[in-house]
Amino acid sequence: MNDTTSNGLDGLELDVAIIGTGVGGLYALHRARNEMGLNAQAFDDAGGVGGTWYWNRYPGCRVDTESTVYTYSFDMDMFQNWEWSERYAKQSEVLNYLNAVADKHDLKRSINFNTRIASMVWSDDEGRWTLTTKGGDTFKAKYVIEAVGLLSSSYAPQFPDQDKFKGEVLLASKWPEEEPDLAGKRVGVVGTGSTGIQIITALADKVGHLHVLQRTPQWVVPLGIGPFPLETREKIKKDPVGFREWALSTAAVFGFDESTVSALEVSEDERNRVYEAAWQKGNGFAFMLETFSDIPVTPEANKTATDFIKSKIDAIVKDPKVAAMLTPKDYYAKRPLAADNYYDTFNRDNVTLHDVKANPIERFSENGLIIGGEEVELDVLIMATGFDAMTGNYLKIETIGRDGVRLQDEWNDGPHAYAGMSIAKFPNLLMVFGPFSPFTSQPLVHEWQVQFLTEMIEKAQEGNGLIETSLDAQEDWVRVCQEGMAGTLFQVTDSWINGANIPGKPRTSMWFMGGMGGYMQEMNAIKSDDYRGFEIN
Ligand code: N01
Repeated sequence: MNDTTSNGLDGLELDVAIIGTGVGGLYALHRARNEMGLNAQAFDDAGGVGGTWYWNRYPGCRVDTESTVYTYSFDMDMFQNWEWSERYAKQSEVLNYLNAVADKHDLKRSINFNTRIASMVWSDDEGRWTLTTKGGDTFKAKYVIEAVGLLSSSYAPQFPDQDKFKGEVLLASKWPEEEPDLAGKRVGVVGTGSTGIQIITALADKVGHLHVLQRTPQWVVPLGIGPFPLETREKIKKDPVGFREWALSTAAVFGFDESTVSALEVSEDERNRVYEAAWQKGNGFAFMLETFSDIPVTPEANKTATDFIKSKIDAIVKDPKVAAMLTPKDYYAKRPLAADNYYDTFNRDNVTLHDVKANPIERFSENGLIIGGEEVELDVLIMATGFDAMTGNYLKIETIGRDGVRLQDEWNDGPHAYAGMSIAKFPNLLMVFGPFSPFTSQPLVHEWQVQFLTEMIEKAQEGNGLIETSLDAQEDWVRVCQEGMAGTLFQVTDSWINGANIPGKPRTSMWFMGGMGGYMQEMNAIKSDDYRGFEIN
């Protein structure tokens, strides 16, 4: 459907409007409609549920956190009995799972797909938000829950003269539903983040020639793709509640316990033994967090990890010049990357690595790209250039709160929010995994936040129906988060984590760094203190 056509929503009156039907939005709809009996409706730009898993269908796309924690727990039966086939589920399997959840709980009848919310305006007099779709329909809701995705607002830099290019340009994060035929073709990939490395390793043996257009190399460790481990399945089946509690008790909720041992307090032999075991086991997050406790915070500890990965690059990559190009110069402190056989891929005759920092991409030509003055002939160019993370999708919706305050102005110097869930001056607007949420994996944390914020709605419904956020509480939360982030190497290493990937975006912290345990403790204390920082009446 063309998104400028009406969606037949004019005049609708809702208790709760939910924006987005990915992991957070689907559960919010289930809570609000099925469990709380509210008149709730969800809206999604996409043609189906799944959020990021609806759009990202590129070759090789799969979760790179363990499938065990990529699942809801509200439906204990599904949590206990859903049989993921692989340790890291493929995109198709995740999408299938999210559709199964939506179907089981009959959610789709309350979702308007192909519907983009363009603006929202709060009225104090009415105690309602007025939402307008891109198609021009206008409707009202007492509460809005934005579940718009951390990494869903695509970033795609434009290179000049694209109209001259006779080949095809594909955006990884908006991959066509009909799989493009890349067999035997000359394919270029711009970007070597999580998306790029999955595409590169998936396509290298399928295309004619693969040109990897790398601006900044990143530290990559093996993922360890394989069948879902039987012992984990047994553990979940035996004690699903215990498994969930344990997963949430870890700092980053990735399905393993973080190390408490400093990389600097053990001998070099012991360190290398630990790193080697982690390398063999796979999983980028485990390599960073399960091995030693101080890799993301102490430069010297970080260097022990990068020295180890560098030794692997040098041992695997046959051409020393290519090995040098693949070796990062910065800390191992971006979102960690993992893919099997990544470095081996560059030993293939049909793979060429280009350094597009030294020789920038200048423009398209009819037959490909001009890079450093030379033409690289391509049939297809894949852009794996990332996302305007965290704030991107909120800022795409023109959002006007109390007294005409615009979200776009309030966040001009970076986001301001309380507890990752609400914003001062924007009553009854709640977010799932919004700015200053815990720095963790997502599904179980989305679920936890949805539970928390829908309980606030329940409480507000007993009174005048208003949920507000204190500006002082918000600014305190932001300060604590920024102080927490300032103590890490994530803050000083350019990536989407701090906004450095988007030209012109304010570089800022957007995370609560106290771990999920710390977050739950803080939020439970807030709740016991009559929802301190929120004003619910
Ligand atoms: O994006 P990124 P991503 N010219 O920002 C390059 C999640 N995710 O989509 O580093 C040339 O990491 C840019 O280069 P540089 C996951 O959380 C999860 O890969 O800025 N290159 C970089 O190499 C992940 O962290 C999964 O110099 C340009 C790349 O594009 C997050 O999404 C899978 C450029 C962008 O890397 C984002 O990952 C995929 C230009 N003009 C993604 N502009 C799972 O497995 C940008 N680049 C769950």
